[in-house]
Amino acid sequence: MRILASSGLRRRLAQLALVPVVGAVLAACTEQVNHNPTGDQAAPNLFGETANGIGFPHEVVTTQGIASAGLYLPIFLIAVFIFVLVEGLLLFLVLRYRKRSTGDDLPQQTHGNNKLEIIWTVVPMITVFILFLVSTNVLVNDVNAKSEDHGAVVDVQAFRFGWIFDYQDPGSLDKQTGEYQPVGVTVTGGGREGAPTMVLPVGEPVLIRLTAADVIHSWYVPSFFFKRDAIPGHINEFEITIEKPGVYGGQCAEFCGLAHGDMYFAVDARDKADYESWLAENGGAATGGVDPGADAETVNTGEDAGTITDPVTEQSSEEDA
Ligand SMILES: [Cu+2]
Repeated sequence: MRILASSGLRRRLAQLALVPVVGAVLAACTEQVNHNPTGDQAAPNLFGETANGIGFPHEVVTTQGIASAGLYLPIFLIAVFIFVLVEGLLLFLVLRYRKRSTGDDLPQQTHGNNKLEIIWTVVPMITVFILFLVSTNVLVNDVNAKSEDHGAVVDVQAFRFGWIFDYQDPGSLDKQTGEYQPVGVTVTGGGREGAPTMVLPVGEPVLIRLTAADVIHSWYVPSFFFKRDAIPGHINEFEITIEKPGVYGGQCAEFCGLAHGDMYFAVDARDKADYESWLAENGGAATGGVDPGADAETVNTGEDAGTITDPVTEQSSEEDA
């Protein structure tokens, strides 16, 4: 009797211990976390709610991101359907065929059912294959699609722990070498206070050519629903077409050192005219007529830009870059 009581007590205690764990997980999932100091607004999610409560993505503002995010709801609904079906059948069987107090007879014992085996192998295979086709289609035809003309071309270099945005002239493409001429505007900065801002035009495809100076980083803007690695010695090209003006926070999404958590940046998407006057104000010209020999104008957006210190080596990351 005592043994029974203590084992029941132990089970009850174990269940109680789960409560704070489950609570912490739920809290982490529901909390609206917005630590980005670069001005990311608490964007509404796909249901138009500002609380990012059930883990759905923020409102997405790029053409490419909207295509990706469009996959989210159908795939989620398929997962919900499968969950309800499997759990429902499981619960039904557990309850319907549970051991009753009357009678000790075993139920009818079944060994294998080829038809059933084939069905529950083929149906998931077809489901996964359809998901593969649908998402590959978005990846190839939307996310990785290449345009002929670009509203802006920006060479992005990630370094520990900041970013360099070097603006190129979209009209200056040398088709032989694939090279552009710089317009003479470079924005750089790093650290929490000195996070740089990438000003871009809305409504036009922007070409980003991404690389890294030292270790692998990742360029990530949640509102663009997009993340891509910055790899030393390799250029990752991608396009974004921002549909809505605004300031969108971004950050490095690949652990790159102790100050990785401070490696923020922002994208300031403006109307074309606004963008061009910003470029001109900073000494650049967007469409042709740029003297490639002109000295680059460096726009520092933070006081400590250029003096970002690696807490491990106590060296300025400028030396590494
Ligand atoms: Cu990082």
